[in-house]
Amino acid sequence: MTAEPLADFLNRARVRVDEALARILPTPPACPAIVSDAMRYSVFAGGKRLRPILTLAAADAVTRAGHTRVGDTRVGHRFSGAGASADAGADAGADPDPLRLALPAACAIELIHTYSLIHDDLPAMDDDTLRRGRPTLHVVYGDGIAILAGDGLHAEAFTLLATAPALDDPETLRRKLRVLWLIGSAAGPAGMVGGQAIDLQAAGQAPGHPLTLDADGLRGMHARKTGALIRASAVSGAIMAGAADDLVAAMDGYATEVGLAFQIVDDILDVESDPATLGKSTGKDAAGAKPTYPALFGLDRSRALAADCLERAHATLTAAGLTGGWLGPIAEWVVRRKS
Ligand code: GRG
Repeated sequence: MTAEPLADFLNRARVRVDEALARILPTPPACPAIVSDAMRYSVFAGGKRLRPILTLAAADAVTRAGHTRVGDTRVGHRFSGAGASADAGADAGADPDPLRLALPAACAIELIHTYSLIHDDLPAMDDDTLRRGRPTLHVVYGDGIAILAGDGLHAEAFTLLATAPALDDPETLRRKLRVLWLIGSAAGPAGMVGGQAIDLQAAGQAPGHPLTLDADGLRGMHARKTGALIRASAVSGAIMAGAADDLVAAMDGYATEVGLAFQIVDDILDVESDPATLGKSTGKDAAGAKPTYPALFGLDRSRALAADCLERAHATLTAAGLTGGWLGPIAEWVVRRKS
């Protein structure tokens, strides 16, 4: 177990990700000011940064466990700016900071997550007016610019994955390609897009009869809609840090449990919390008669199911020898969070 409290790691990771995101996002004259402003409005609206935190924590955990394969020496591109180098040390030899290799993937996933929230809030989808404690992007900029800002973030994510870290040794290129494939699959029709489509069908917002989801159907929808990107977050951190295949598989198992717990808690908070605490509308699931864990199982059983996920997440970390970092405390945070 690390001596650093979780809150300190979360703050450190958030600062690092935010500094990198600020460098990455294009500004005029590279892109029109309105697109730049709209993308930044949503990216810097105060999200928890759970996904990039998972990426960095996963990279840290496999490095601590000493199961990495090949050492890497330097990182370039836009990640060589002040924020990245300041806490990376000046040593040009063996990289003292394994998180640097995972930082581009962490940022790319946050860009994709933010794009998905912007599109989800549109009138054609969930039609919401509050997100991250602010009016949603389309309320401020209109539907057209909101769609384009989401598209822009999505494209920037893959540009970033292709170009950073700017190392051309075969091992780094192999990891980058694997992570590109992983994140593309998680965000696409087999993952998040597919899950959102099932959600629309279940809500009666797609052609044909509304889908009725039983417990397996609900779990399957969430595994795609939110679970896939959460899994990709942790797994890409492990891959970029050079984890051996057995450790990558363990990371996937851990993150699958965290992803399901995240969604169960999200459903519970939609019932129990309020917009001021959550920064988004509440009570929408019940109002829309959406299939949720509390609707299917009740609140008490839903809490027990989330606790089961947490137990399995810890067991996976223990079996893989990954208990030395922040992954365990992060799983606890996901289950006990209030926002
Ligand atoms: C539009 C292709 C497309 C997909 C949208 C993820 C998603 C699919 C929609 C989000 C709708 C939603 C509120 C789902 C519940 C779980 C969730 C993703 C909550 C928001 O994630 P947090 O809590 O948000 O990590 P912050 O703002 O903290 O980043």
